[in-house]
Amino acid sequence: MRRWDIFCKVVDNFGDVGVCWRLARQLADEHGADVRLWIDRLPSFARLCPTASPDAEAQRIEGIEICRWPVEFPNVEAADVVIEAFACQLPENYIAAMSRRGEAPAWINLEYLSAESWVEGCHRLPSPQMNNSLAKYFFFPGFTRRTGGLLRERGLSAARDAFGETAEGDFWRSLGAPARREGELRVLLFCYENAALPELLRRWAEGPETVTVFVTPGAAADQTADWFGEPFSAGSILRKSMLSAFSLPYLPQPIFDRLLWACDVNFVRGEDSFVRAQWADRPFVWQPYPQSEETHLVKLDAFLSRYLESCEPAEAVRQCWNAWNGRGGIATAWTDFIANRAAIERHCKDWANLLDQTGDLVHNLVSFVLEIEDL
Ligand code: TRH
Repeated sequence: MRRWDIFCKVVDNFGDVGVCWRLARQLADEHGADVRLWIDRLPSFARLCPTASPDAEAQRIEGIEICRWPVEFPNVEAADVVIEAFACQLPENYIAAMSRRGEAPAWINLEYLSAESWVEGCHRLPSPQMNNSLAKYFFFPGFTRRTGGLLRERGLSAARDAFGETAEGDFWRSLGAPARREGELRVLLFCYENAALPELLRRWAEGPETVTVFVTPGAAADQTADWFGEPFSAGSILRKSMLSAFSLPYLPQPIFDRLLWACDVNFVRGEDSFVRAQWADRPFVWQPYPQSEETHLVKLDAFLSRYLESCEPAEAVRQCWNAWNGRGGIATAWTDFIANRAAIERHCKDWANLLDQTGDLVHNLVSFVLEIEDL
């Protein structure tokens, strides 16, 4: 059985650890890998995996060994495959342990997701090392066959399809949320601080649809509370005319995934929720992780041009996504988006089918490791 070490530094938020945790589980579940996951900030991990202890040095969860990545890194044996997630810089003594192995480990820098075209040219390239003779390779997730694809576990579509109306009713009850009303639109709101949100909340309150927005903790809940001018603790509901806002607690990752299936429209952000929204087959709106010099808008445009290539209501989607990211008025853009909901939903299914043809990231990664081991 191959041993894998995955190194994860939590830069901020939950995306880095969210991706690494999915990767670890899929490697173990579908490829029989023996995985050790090193995380520098365990409390962030414990938010999305509540069975985890936020301060244990080592713990075993779902077949994965989770280790705290301390500042003084212990002297351990290097694994057969080493994943440096998002260029997080491995500890010096661990690199030394890699060099000491008889057979060099496959060393891979798993990069951030982007739809930009340069990604295809850099995927699988070696990255020459200055201080050692080890080879390190770039592995880029992405949306085309010439990239590493996206994380998608084997049973995902079947689980999503089996999540029908009954399961949905039980799901809302389990969250303590009210049952769906006839004709109501349920929207998930997971975003960074967003200047367009007050206008969108006003638009929802003024109708004509009955909207319940499920608001995630952090920036989305804080801004929603400010807009209502009322406290908004987890489990509470605020109402204004046609709009109800339900405040969510931080949910375990598998429950968060179901939330994407249960809502009619998903506002997502960053990397991991953005990918999961694409597997949910529901209309979604993305806020990329804000970066200096507006690099995130380059990422937004790159994705939109791929995603909307064969989308019939392309303009309605583009305008809504642009407005959500500071380019235009969200109220009108939302009206157009929601008027085209059925067509957008059809497009989302086609898009997910198209993405499926790139093969899932873990499968592609395992094949790549076999290739470099043969070099
Ligand atoms: O938390 P994020 O903003 O993470 C970001 C991005 O990954 C960004 O690219 C990166 O540079 C930055 O972190 C450091 O958004 P993202 O990527 O969607 O990750 C959120 C994770 O949290 C995802 O795995 C889903 C999970 N989650 C839960 O498990 N429960 C919850 O209740 C919520 C709201 C999220």
